[in-house]
Amino acid sequence: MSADNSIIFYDIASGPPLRTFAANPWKTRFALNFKGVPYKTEWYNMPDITALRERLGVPANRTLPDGTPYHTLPVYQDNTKGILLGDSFEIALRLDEAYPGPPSLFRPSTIGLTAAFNAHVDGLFTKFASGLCVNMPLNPDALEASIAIFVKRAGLKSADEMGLSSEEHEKTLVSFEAALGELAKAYRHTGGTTDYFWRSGGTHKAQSQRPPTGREGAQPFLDGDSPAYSDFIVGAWLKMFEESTKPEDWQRIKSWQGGLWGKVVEALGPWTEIK
Ligand SMILES: N[C@@H](CCC(=O)N[C@@H](CS)C(=O)NCC(=O)O)C(=O)O
Repeated sequence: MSADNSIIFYDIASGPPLRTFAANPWKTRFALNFKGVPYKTEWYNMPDITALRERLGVPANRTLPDGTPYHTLPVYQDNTKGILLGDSFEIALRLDEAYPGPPSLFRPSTIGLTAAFNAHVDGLFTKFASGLCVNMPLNPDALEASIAIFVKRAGLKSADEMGLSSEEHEKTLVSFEAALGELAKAYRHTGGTTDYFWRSGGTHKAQSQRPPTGREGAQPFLDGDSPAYSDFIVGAWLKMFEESTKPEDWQRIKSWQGGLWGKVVEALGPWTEIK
């Protein structure tokens, strides 16, 4: 594939150095890098996303509770193939079509399952993001306007009302660990039904179960030795938490479940290039 500027990936601008931090753009960046597509990133500040999508003619794919359109990134534009898409999952599907594998993002007959997994993982992490992602590296040039968007969306009077007390913060981390413990079961290839794998204690029956020989440790990929799109879905959220939580919180998160989440982020390292 020749490198030119005809494929554009629109991502949310951070402060310098420009880097991806939001989860859904991370899914697309992982997917593009994995497929080896020669793209160029164009960065937009959060308050400018609506105008960008309107200019490109990409309708919003999310809706706020009051019914107003909620414009988001990523957007993917391939001028050579006439593709213009504004949803990370649709982009991943289209990439496998436009650039038939290998490598493929989707294993055979797993599109529906992966879509359901995507919704599940989005729901899991979203529940904890507003309380824990307090260090988002938003572009300082657009900081005030970006915070105003969050405040309005949350129905608050001011940014002072955002944030958790230290007690709420600790409780949030404890329930996040439990939620990720549930997800960790999927990495063990054991049927994924017991708490044994991530928490000591529990019922005798649960404790007496053991992973099959040779599969005692969690692997960083969900299925096999190489990633599929599902791995990038989880990895995208982990990258967002790595970049946007307090450093001491990220140190805790990545150590949970025997250090699984740190290992997942590390294993996805080859596909994190910012182009
Ligand atoms: N279903 C969309 C969701 C995209 C989405 O929610 N993007 C977030 C970043 S993770 C966004 O652009 N937020 C802008 C904002 O909050 O104003 C997708 O998968 O692309």
